[in-house]
Amino acid sequence: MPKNEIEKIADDIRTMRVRGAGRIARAAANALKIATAKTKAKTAADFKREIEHVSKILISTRPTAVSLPNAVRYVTLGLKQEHDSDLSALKKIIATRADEFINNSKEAVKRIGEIGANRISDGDVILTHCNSECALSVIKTAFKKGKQIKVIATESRPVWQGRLTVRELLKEGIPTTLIIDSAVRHFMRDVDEVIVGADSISANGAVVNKIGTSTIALAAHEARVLFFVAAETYKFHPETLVGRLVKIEERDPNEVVNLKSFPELKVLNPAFDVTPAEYVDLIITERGIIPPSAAYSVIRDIFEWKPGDKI
Ligand code: RUB
Repeated sequence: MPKNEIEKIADDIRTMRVRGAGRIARAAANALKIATAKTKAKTAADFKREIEHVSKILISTRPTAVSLPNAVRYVTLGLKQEHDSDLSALKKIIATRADEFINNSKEAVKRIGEIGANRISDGDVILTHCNSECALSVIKTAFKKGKQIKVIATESRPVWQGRLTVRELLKEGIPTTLIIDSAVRHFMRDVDEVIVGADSISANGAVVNKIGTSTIALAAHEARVLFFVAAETYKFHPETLVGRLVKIEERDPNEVVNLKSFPELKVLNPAFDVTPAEYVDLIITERGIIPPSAAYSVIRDIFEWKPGDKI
């Protein structure tokens, strides 16, 4: 068991050195490939147990982004279906499916950019929150197609992912303004559309994304500003079909304030919130643009998943 490498990847995800739902999904797929390359298992049964153990470690790192268990499930599905294969065949299945997931994921981000860019008009002002590869793919692709857009990016406290976003946008030459999270409603009148990513999308079309997203959606709704979500189909949450709620990750209070200075203080630090479907105008996926009400069909049709299956 290549403990150190797998634990390092798991730790990178937990501590957010690797962050963003798509990136953590690809990191998990890659970890399974590494575990396969380095395994010392002598039998198929031992190998299956080892992969199951590694899967559990990876899935436990961050609880909200369903891209993580969906990636693990995609990579290990072949293994569960194969009852007679020998060890080398099983190893090949994992390595192939891990590569497949990673390539499909990168392609999906590009495709989302192309599809989403069609919904951006020349001269638009776009507001984005946190740091989403998918949302930025739409923005960058629209700009590359010659649309003269401007972006307003939120800081996204307490972890400041907005700083990653503005750096990325400025590198592309896109005019960008940074605002504090609480200034969103103040500037909403200048915005043509909001574009954010997603960590999970539930069967009823509710979108789970960085804390603050639902407040932005509310302000957009009030100002009649379009609210777009850019997300690959592996961000849809199969278990919400059978009533499971998406777990919201509660992170270390010290991200918000140094608790040593406030020993009596209670601090709550949820990393994500839930935006109800009624505030979402459309979801841009690699398979096309869908209304949030189509989330149920995406989960039913796209996933090789049946109610009762565990992920
Ligand atoms: C990141 C976040 C992003 C989604 C989608 O949160 O909320 O909007 O993960 O990102 P964190 P992407 O920084 O806590 O991981 O489109 O890159 O998958």
